[in-house]
Amino acid sequence: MMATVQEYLVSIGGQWRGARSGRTFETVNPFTGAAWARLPRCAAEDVDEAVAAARKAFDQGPWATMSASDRGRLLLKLGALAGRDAERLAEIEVRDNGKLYAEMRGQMHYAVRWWEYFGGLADKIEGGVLPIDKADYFTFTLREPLGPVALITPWNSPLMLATWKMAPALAAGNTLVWKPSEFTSASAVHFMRLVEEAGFPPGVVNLVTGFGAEVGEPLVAHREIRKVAFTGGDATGERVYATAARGLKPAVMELGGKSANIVFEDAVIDEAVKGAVAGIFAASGQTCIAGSRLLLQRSIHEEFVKRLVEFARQAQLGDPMSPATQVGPITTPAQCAKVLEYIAIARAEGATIVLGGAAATVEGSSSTLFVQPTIFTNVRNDMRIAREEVFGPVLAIIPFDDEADAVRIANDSVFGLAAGVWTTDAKRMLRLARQLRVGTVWINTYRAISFMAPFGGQGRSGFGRENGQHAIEEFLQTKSVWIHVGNEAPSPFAMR
Ligand code: TXE
Repeated sequence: MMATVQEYLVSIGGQWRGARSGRTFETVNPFTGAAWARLPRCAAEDVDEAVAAARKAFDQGPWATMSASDRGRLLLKLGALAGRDAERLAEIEVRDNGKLYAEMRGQMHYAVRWWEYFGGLADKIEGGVLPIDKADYFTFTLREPLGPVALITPWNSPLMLATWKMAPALAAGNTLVWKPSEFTSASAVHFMRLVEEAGFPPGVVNLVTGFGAEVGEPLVAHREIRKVAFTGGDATGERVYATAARGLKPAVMELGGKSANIVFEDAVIDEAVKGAVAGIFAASGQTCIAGSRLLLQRSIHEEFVKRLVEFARQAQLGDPMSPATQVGPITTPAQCAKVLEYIAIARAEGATIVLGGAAATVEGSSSTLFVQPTIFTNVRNDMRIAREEVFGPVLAIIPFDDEADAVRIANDSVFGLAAGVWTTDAKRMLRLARQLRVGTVWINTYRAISFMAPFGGQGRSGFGRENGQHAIEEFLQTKSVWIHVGNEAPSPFAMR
């Protein structure tokens, strides 16, 4: 039976339409291998219209004069609609990226809290009156939005990561043009319908779909774009940042990682085993916060590896829509090839496979995108498998001697997104919280995220922070206003 391919349009300035060129592209369901959605293949001319619509909405529309409280109410309404449609949105995400329905459903319901949090923050953006050091001046600050901003989002948690950007950007009063990943754009189209239903004025949120070079690049380069918020790989991030730099645009960059999950001999081992699995096999390892380097204290190394392998071996590969499935397919053929290539690289580097190490087949599916949960021991931190982001279910285990050794190995990385620490020693928890050069430290847990907790990286994991009150700061600028209240005009030839 031929699967039907659904046709989607983009929304620019409140108008639903295709690309001006009429070109389209398809997205594929990684579990079935079938193309199921066709989307506009936008290009620079579509970007021009989208940015013009965002500029107009920012300058002239009802958005520009709307009170902050009303703006916040619109965000709350959008959140309620996103909650209403959470199951539908999750199902679309799974069809595009193959991640577990249970996980995507959870994400979609949880994303509502971002709209509530930032909707609530919208009318709490306050400037201040300065106790200025000049007697005849009254001086205050205004906290203002930036203008049209560009959001560029990846395929692994498409709507969740878009929400992290969109909610604070809109709460602050900006308008935006959003380019989702070419692999997962259908959920963005559905989300735009909710934006419309919530009653956002035309042009406040605009969607362009298509490829990085054809639509992402001209969007970032567009002279009217005032900031770029990006999540993706570090190499693409570097290119995007270079393009933004040419226009002197600020950016917030959430990039990849090679996060260390560190287990000390005093840890509660059963919990740490589950933490190690959560760090790398959840989402088939396709998460920027994957704990892809497992650092094990030598004294527990052998026993821990045995228990970890026993546990991970039982992971159920299968249909991501099925509640019994624990590991779904890799999202794209290119990503799958990359994961298998890294497995070959690690073998050639001399690492030892203790679990998996090959592509997998799943009963009832013709998908060629499954990879066995894979664990390497005898990894040295200077091997490529320990230094580069794989973005797949591949774990590199590195032994360490003592706390100083663990910190040294963990910090010896170009990345700095997150780290996990498993210990029962309270002093050690606090020491490591300080010493690890990362944006998030999880102690006796892994992959915990909240709309309240700032999230971001150091080094090649990027800069800027999403979530929490820091996130709204990324989309605001400060203006100083000086009012002369004295009766005499000062000398025009001296600085006032
Ligand atoms: O994402 P890209 P890809 C890592 C992971 C993966 C690698 C590449 O290791 O193997 O990145 O994945 C848009 N100007 N992560 O290629 O290229 C692109 O269309 C403007 C980590 O799928 O980073 C998409 O919308 N935009 C990660 C977005 O950038 C451009 C999530 C991200 O694409 C562009 C995903 C350009 N020149 C992959 N080129 C994480 N940190 O969560 C591409 N894009």
